[in-house]
Parts: sequence; structure tokens; C-alpha cells
Amino acid sequence: MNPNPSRRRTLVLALLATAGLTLLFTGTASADLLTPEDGGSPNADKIDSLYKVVLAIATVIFLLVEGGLFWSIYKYRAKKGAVAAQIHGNTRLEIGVTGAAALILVALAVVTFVQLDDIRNPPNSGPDGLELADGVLTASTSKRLPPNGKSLNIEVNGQQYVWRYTYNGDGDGNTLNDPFSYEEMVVPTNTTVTLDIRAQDVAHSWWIPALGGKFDAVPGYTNHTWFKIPKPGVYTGQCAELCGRNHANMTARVRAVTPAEFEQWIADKQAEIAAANKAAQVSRTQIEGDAGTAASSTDQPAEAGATP
Ligand SMILES: [Cu+2]
Repeated sequence: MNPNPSRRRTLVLALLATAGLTLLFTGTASADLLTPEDGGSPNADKIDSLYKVVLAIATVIFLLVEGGLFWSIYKYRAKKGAVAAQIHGNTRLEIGVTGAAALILVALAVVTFVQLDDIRNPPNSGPDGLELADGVLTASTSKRLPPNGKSLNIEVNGQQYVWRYTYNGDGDGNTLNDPFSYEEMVVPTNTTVTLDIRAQDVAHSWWIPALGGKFDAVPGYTNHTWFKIPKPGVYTGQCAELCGRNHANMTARVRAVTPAEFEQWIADKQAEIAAANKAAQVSRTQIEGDAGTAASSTDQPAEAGATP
């Protein structure tokens, strides 16, 4: 092959451009292109706006610093061999720069703490949300309930390689007969949903980007978060902690429906579970019966052999 330098340069540039474009248009990696996803839940919206405020301040600082740098390079450019002036500090400038940096940090901290309240603390459900019973009083310091104490509580359980959701809003402590689903979580709109996030085997991570931040699912430990979806829709996400060979298949989906549709769905699930329990009971009785017959039939030849 003829190592033609201009052809090689074109090839390298084309490869770089392809790599850049691929990264730019990787939908899942770029979320809202520059900022986190929003529009699914108030906490996700607040995370997004906090990100935008910090990004705006950082952009201004970046432009000032880079602008100053390039301006200085241009303004004080000198011919080759020129001897640089030796300047030994400037107290006023140094105090000014340090003070300004500290002020920026204070401003960022204030904005963050103001936003954090709305990110962490769930609000009440809307008037057109699901009718909810009072929440369960909890000794947990990390679990936050809405001001009126009412939320739809769902246990999110990560296991290799699927998410299980148990609807234990009745708070009776007995989750055996509570409706549950795998993979897809169905929730009512305009209703504050609180999540207890756990893991069965290894560490997983619950993440539906449009519904707020990422939460670790750790065996033996419960993490809490919440969301409140204003309009019906489907929000997808996926386990965000490498949890084994099928980690990539561990997707999660939250489907928001109207409260009436949700109640119907829960009733269907309950009926399904009751039917499955009944079917299991029937098979169990049958197997036990068969085992009894089998046991007595194995006894028979011995008896038969003993009789003559
Ligand atoms: Cu996982």
C-alpha cells in the first residue's frame, strides 16, 4: 500500500469524525443531550434544573478563564528570545481571585441546598391521584413520606436478573398476599409513589432516568426514593450496577396509568395471584395424594410376597 500522507490524514479525520458522531448520537448515554432527563417526576425536574444552574455558572467561568488566557496570549505575545518580566505576586489580585472562587462555591452550595429539599422530600399526591391510606410509621431515618403521610409504597427488589415490585401499601407487614409484578411497574398518575429498594443476591442499581436519581440496591440494606408522574406514559430504565453476566438484560419499566386503570390492574393481579395459589394448592394435594398411592403401591408387592 502506498502510504500517501494526505489520504492517510483524510482517513484519520474521517475515523475521528465517525467516532465523535457516534458518541454524540448515543441516545441512552446522552440523556437530554447535555443535561439529565426530566419531565417524568418533580425530583427528576429539580435534578435537571440544578444541573443546568451549575452548568450555566461553570460555562461563564470557563469563558472568563479561557477568554483571559487567550487575550493574555495575544496581548502579551513577544518575539522569540524575549526575556519575560519577573513579577512577584500581586496581593490584591490574589485575594480577589480567592474570594471570588469562595463566593462562587457559596452560591453553588446555596442553590444546591435549596433544590435538594425538593429532590429528597416527596410532595403530597395530587387531588386526582389514587385514594391512599395513611402511610406506615417508620423508624427509618432515610425514608421520607409526603407531608400528609400518604404514599403508594412499593418494594423494589433487585435479583439476578430481574426487578420484582411488591405493592405493600396496606402496611400490614405481611407481604405474602400483596400483589407483585416483574420487570414492569404499574403506577397511578399524580400519586406520590415511595420506593423501598432492596436486593436479593448481589448489588444492583435502580435507575429510571426520567424519574429521578440512581439508587443502589444492596443486600441487607434498604434505600428509599420516590416519584410522582403527572401524566400517563412509559418510562424505561435499567439496572445501573454490573451485577453479573446478564446485567445488560436487567431492564426496568414504569408504566403510569390513571388511578382507575391502576385499581383495575391491581384487582386483576390479585385475582391472578389467587388463581395461581389455588392451582398450586390443587397440584400440591394431587402430588401428596399420588405420593400416598405410590407409597402404598410399593408396600403392596412386599405384602403380596409375604402372604403366600
Ligand atoms: Cu442488576
